[in-house]
Amino acid sequence: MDGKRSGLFIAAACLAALVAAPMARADDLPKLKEKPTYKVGFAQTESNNPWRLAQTQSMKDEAAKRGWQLVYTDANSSAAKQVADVDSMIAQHVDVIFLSPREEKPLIPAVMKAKKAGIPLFLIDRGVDPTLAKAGRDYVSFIGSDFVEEGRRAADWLVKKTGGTAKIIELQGTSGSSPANDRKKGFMEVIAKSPGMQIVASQDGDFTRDKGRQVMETLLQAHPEATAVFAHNDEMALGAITALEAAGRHPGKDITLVSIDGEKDGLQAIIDGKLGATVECNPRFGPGAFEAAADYAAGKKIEPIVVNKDHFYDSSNAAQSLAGSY
Ligand code: GYE
Repeated sequence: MDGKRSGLFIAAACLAALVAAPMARADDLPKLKEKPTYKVGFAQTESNNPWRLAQTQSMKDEAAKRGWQLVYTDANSSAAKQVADVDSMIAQHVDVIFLSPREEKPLIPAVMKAKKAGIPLFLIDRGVDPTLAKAGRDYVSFIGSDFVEEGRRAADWLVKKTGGTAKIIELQGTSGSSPANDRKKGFMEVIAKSPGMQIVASQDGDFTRDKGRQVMETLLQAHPEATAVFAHNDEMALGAITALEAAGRHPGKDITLVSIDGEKDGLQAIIDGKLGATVECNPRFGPGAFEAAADYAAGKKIEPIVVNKDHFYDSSNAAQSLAGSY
């Protein structure tokens, strides 16, 4: 085939594929019948930090309050187990599934299987790859924080605090998760405008305190010149503080830390002068998630993306917020 003909052939093949592809529409979404009570699934990703525990508690409390039955699973930090957990919820014929997908790509099959089984699914807190599954088409809605904005807010604070000059160690959340991808994106977007803000090292600390500590220990050895830390959550910032102090550094004095979440120990670290600031990421999803499901059953329009409003904590308000934190 010459160039022109093969081009034509490819164009024709693409057209044929387009015509053959089933058009997905919003009215493809599984429906939910109005009932006095529901059996709902909540597929949690892990239970190894206070944020997760607060989220689970909020879901359990809301189920109890409404008298809905909750089928709860914990994927123990395994995307594969989380896919199997959703499978088992489908087999148990739950009415609705709430999923906090551990990672953006591996949980796509779970979203698609629920759709195929006719079970409406809501993503809460974390998202999936939007090029592979779409809110309002493949699942009802994403309810959660704007992670890109969280990254921007952390960077804005750090730029101001450091006067626009810092050598930053970044402790990233679970690689492949939407908060890790998006927090990094927002942070980079802001510091790109300040030539004095430089990331000297960046590594996955899996959102846990102990990994955060270990990673910080290693990165600090390679980069003793670091003057700032951006941790994708408070737990890793707290681990970093331990590593820094063990290395003879003075967090809050000779190195500035900023993170995200707003858990109790994070607020306490702000009060103690070690953590500079934290962008709130609210884990209390129960009321909003259950209400969205009830509204969906009632035929109300559900926005495909529902963004939580979050606060910001620093030394000006950490103490007064401590009592209500988790
Ligand atoms: O920041 C972190 C948790 O997905 C938004 O996951 C959540 C993040 C949160 O483990 O602490």
